[in-house]
Amino acid sequence: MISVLMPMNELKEKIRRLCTDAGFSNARFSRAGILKEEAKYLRQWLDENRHGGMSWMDSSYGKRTDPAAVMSDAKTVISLSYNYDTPYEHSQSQDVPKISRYAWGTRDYHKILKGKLRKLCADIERISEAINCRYYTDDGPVMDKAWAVRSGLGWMGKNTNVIDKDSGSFFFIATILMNAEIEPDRAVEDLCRECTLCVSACPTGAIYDEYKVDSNLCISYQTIENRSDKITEIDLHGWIFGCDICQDVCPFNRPGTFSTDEHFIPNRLVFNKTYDELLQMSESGFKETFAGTPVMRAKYAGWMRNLRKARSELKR
Ligand code: B12
Ligand code: SF4
Ligand code: SF4
Repeated sequence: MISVLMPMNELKEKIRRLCTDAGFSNARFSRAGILKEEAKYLRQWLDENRHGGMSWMDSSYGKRTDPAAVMSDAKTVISLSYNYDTPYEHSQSQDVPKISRYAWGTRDYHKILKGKLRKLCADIERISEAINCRYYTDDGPVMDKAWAVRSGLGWMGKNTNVIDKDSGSFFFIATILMNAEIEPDRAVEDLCRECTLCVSACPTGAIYDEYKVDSNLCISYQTIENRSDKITEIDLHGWIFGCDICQDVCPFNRPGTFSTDEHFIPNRLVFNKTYDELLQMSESGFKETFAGTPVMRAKYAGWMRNLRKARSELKR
């Protein structure tokens, strides 16, 4: 056991304040340990090949389900939320293809959050020499959502996004593993109850059961992660990078809680542009426009593949 010369509650409040001062909307704590129940669900999901071509999800199974395999002396997991919603809306014109909200801006959220997390962890470690932290956001072998749910940052929605009752689900999750012990927070109630709006709104049937998404059928997976030349499994329904449908219909995503981070304000070079305008973009134009943004993950070939497919589905 490491010794931090400060009462546990005082340490918790101090860390929580550092997290909100760093720009995170909320910070909640869990006791590090094996994710037994969640591991069962993950195993079944992998065995049924619901992860499509994301083989890294399977190869990191051991680490994902046990924080000690990532940081041997991990005692506490800190779950943080970072809001990315803005007051802008998707165009209703069928000539305008859709990019998901998280990718509208001018900077990749991994870069924004990693910069903040680096500084935040240095500040936490400065409280005592005995404290060590490791941080991730999307990019690590940790189950960001499972920890967020355990800590009460939100509950797991039937669309498999973590939802906060006041601010909805348009937030990223960051996860910090820490070797100091902190009193854990409690999980919150699942408020989905009888609602199934997301399940019926998903146009491809990707939410094959409540709380379960098949990546192979998910527009987000196909437009961002699928590396093949053609998408044969599903129609894109006007989406060319990610998909927001199952979150846009969620009653907890009421407009009002917007990000104060200007990096998420839509990039005027691409926001609400038509297929014709976007299809004219050359590879160098693509790189210039999207350098440092999440859209680069699709690469030019994937971007053009998505645009052409979504356009070919239009009924004229
Ligand atoms: C793989 C992945 C994907 C895949 C698979 C999606 C998925 N549902 O897992 C694809 C590419 C499709 C994807 C898409 C998106 N993603 Co993604 N993705 C991830 C990643 C890397 C791992 C998630 C994971 O562990 N999946 C494995 C499966 C088994 O987990 P699960 O679906 O959560 O399953 C749990 C529940 O279903 C539950 N469960 C199972 N059965 C039952 C039954 C009952 C009764 C109950 C109550 C629960 C329950 O237990 C399971 C284990 O906890 C995380 C980052 C990370 N490192 O964690 C980001 C992450 C989940 N993605 C994120 C985002 C933003 C998205 C998109 C919204 C992007 C977009 N706009 O296009 C979409 C949303 C699509 C959707 N409806 O889920 C955010 C979510 C933030 C939030 N508020 O929840 C994360 C956390 C990244 C981050 N750090 O911010 N993603
Ligand atoms: S992101 Fe789109 S395709 Fe994927 S589950 Fe949600 S609504 Fe369905
Ligand atoms: S739309 Fe309804 S069922 Fe789906 S996540 Fe939101 S509240 Fe839950």
